[in-house]
Amino acid sequence: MNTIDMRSDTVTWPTEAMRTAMAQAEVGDDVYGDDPTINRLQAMSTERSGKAAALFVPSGTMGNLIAFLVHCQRGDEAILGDLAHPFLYEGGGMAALGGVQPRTLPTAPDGTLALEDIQAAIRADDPHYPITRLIALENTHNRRNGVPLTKAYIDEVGQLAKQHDLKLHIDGARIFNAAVALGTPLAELVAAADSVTFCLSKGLCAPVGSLLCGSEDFIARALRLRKQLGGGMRQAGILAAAGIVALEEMVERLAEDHARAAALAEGLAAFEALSVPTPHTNIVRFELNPQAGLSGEDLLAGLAAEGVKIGMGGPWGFRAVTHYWIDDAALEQTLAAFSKVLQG
Ligand code: TLP
Repeated sequence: MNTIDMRSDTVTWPTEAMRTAMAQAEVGDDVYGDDPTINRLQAMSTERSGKAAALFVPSGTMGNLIAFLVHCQRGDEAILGDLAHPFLYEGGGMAALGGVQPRTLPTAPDGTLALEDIQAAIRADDPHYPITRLIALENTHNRRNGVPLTKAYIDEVGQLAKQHDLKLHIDGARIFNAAVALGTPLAELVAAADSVTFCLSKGLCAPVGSLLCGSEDFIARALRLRKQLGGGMRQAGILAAAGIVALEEMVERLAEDHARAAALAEGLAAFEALSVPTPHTNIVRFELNPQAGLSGEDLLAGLAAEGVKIGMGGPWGFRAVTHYWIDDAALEQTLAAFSKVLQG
């Protein structure tokens, strides 16, 4: 990368191995189910997730939207956190396209929703109310500093969902970061969920694509919705080929990104102007002290002038995300840039 880009792990380029695999991919028309590379990626995802079936979709947003639309009918209610990606950053798709009403609950600093809050939010059978149909969790939790949700917690929510005949969906855009950080295999981590999406195009470096996993019946319905939404692609094995490399080669190494995130946070915490909570995976969120003598925009512009890009949310809040293309030298350069901008 020409600049050090830590705005997100979505900025990652495909690796050389991915580019080679893409160039050589065997392809077919996936709308006919004829693309052998897509079929292989879906089979691998089925195995990894422990679900009966999987579907390749163009984005995490589409994967989540399809899950909401399969699980819920118009007017139904979905329980999710007030900081959940599908609530904050997916264009209100569940409401706009599915007529699904989001019922948001406070998100704890550890990314969880309190079980009592979920229990209390489940609607009684009364024609005044919408029908509660779904609980959605996010793992790792983007807005909560990349914190992973444990299997124990997910199992508890799953149990509650079952007791009330609700479905459980996991937005697992970065679930492999969670699996690696917790040392829990994906299938175990999501065993209690009815559906899960995971992204290939974040820390795993594939250029495009996510997988939606669930039961055979769920995926059959998801396939119809993917077509309705225009997400049926043709020779998309070119993309899936990179996804296969992502699953085979890029998962275990996420631990390196987590270690670099910890090192970055430690380096940043040395600056008095910054408050830096300890990161859990590859997302480092921190705040600029309003008394520091420069604005958030000043910090962003100063860093950009030094070739470092990070994300900003709110006047004083920032996010830096480590990934495959951020090596130790890039970290050093980043800390030197902060030093120059904050200390002159
Ligand atoms: N998140 C993006 C932005 O949209 C904020 C990022 O840079 O982190 N779930 C979660 C938890 C996500 O973080 C994202 C992307 C998605 C879903 C959506 O994935 P895509 O971008 O593939 O639609």
